[in-house]
Amino acid sequence: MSPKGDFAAVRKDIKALLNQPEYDDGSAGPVLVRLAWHSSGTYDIRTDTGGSNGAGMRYEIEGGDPANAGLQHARVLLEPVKAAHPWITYADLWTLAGKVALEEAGGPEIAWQGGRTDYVDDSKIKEIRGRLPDAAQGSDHLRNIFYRMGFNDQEIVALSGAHTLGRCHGDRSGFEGKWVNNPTRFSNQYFKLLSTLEWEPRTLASGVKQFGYTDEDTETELMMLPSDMALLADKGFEPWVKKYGADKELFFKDFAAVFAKLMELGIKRNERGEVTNLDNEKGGYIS
Ligand code: DDH
Repeated sequence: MSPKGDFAAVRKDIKALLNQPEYDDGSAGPVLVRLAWHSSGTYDIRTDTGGSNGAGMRYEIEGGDPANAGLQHARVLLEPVKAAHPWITYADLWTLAGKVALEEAGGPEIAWQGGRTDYVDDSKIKEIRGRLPDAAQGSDHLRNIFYRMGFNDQEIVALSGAHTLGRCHGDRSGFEGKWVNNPTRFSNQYFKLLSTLEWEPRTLASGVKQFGYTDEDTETELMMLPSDMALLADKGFEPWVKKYGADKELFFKDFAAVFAKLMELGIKRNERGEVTNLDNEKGGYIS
């Protein structure tokens, strides 16, 4: 067991489990990034509820939200890390895992601080379902969802660049496929492909509608969600898609800032960086 507060030891163990040759494209990184994002993306700035404190996904009311389908894989994967470092809260572990996964995939360094606490029961998570985005919808929906978290148009586009990583699974979201050819390597490829390829509407056998592109040379099939395509069709979003496609440095810088902001949603800290809105009875560990 590592000493309380030894986040470096936790990071090391997270790194060690990223390589999963039998899983998806060989890495657990993408699903860990998605876990970190969904644990934070419930935030509502108006009511100051939701966000990365609490680790509410351990409870059916939040974990069973259809938007979170498949994230149990990520949570189960992290259990041995929690067992080896029992002092860390799930809320810290899930967000830290997202940061480590992004950095190990070649992404920018993401600022992260510990100190989140875990809910002791599900009494604070009654109104949480339906707060995450629906991939079948367009730009009005994206603005409703992400403005509610406190993000602007530029930040919405930067965050969407996370779809460079990972894939859609028919048995989780209903959508199928990966956005880019190398879905375990963080890059600005998502924006390049979104703005340059000719995406065609595709209807899956299940009836689910998405967009596809078949690369004739490599016979690779790539995909975009309707919500990804919405970024191209919107005057507020589209210039950022182009900018990030053309300038990897700019995307990395903006992504690092906005992902760090995402991980902090719902967290209040004092000048020493200690979390002041603790969510369990005893108070969590303060880094
Ligand atoms: Fe996403 N995402 N996401 N996403 N997401 C899916 C997969 C992954 C939406 C829908 C889906 C973000 C924004 C949006 C990742 C990160 C981020 C899937 C497929 C759907 C559907 C799930 C499955 O079948 O397994 C929608 C809609 C939005 C939006 O409206 C903008 C953001 C902001 C992030 C982020 O991390 C900052 C990652 C990574 C994955 C790949 C997961 C995996 O298992 O692989």
